[in-house]
Amino acid sequence: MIGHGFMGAAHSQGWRVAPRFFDLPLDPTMALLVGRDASAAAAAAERWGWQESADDWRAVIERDDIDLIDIVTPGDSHAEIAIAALAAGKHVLCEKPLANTVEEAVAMADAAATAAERGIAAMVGFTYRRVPAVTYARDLVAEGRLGEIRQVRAAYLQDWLSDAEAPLTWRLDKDRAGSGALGDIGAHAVDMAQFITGLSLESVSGVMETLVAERPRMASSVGLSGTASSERGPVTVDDLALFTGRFESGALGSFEASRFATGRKNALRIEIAGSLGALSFDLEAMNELQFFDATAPAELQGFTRIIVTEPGHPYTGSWWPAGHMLGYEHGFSHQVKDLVDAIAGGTQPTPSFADGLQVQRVLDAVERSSDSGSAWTPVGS
Ligand code: SOE
Repeated sequence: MIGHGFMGAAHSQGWRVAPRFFDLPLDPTMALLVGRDASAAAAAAERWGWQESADDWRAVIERDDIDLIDIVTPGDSHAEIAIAALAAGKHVLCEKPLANTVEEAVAMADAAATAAERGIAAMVGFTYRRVPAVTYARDLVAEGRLGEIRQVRAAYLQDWLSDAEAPLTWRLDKDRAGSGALGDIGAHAVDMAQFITGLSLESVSGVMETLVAERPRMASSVGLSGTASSERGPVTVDDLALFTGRFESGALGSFEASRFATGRKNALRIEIAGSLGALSFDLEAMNELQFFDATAPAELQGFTRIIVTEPGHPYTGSWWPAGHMLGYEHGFSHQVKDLVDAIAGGTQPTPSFADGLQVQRVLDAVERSSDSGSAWTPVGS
């Protein structure tokens, strides 16, 4: 695993726990953790259960005893590491968004396609696809329970920047993060909408805004944010992105990505309306899926609150008895399970780098639309 911040902790949990709850066809070993600072990497390896640590990822991908590289660094190093790892014959799991630009994402998708010919797997970490309620929502749509999809409302709402004195983390630096709320959390909303509906966005009209242009520089990092120093610096990414999108089928969607949604901590919400029914999900109540069956007698109609923890629901049968609730970290175990299954079965895991590239094209079209005064902008391919 390369990197050891918040996502490093989450991925470590996935690698550590998945083999204990799922019967995996291969037995992953948490071999080595890489970080730029050797002593910080050693401490993280010790804490999260990796056998060794190192400070040079290039030397690591040359090692014969490493089969898979898990990239949990900021976006500015995804392309270089992933392309080198795939060329060295390693399977790759790469955090979202796939890259900081469409150009980088194209190069990564090309590298993955070439590597796939040699049986090498590449997957991008849109982990929320593997929250059981989200996977189940996708299943209901695929079974036709919603009929024709007509409208999607998706929002990813956080509030950790509402405080104008919250310091400048790497997530507020365009060179490192690529974009702000749009790429960091809007990417999840886009992927989730496309995943559940099975439909791709074809064009978008958007507006993006940096609401607080200057913040204290970081003294030290704590969680997503950190402590402030007395020096100030510019915020170079968007704080808030709003856009509408047209799907390939003609369905319309509205999207919000905000780190200024005061009171909303991690509300990834989606509501999908179809000719036969509707679905509603909120990550802040992640074990629940609301389903409306428009084919039921009118007198009985209403949103049903499904607790998605039954043994027959996706992934849940391997955990606790029904109703015993799963959390944020379980998606990372599900990601490991699906990736290891794909590698053992000789198939390509999803979401693929091509899927990650398509999301990147949507993000890029939103930025171009915002720059052009919200003109409708094709996503392209
Ligand atoms: C921060 O906004 C963040 O950690 C994102 O980077 C993750 O992708 C999201 O899952 C939770 O919020």
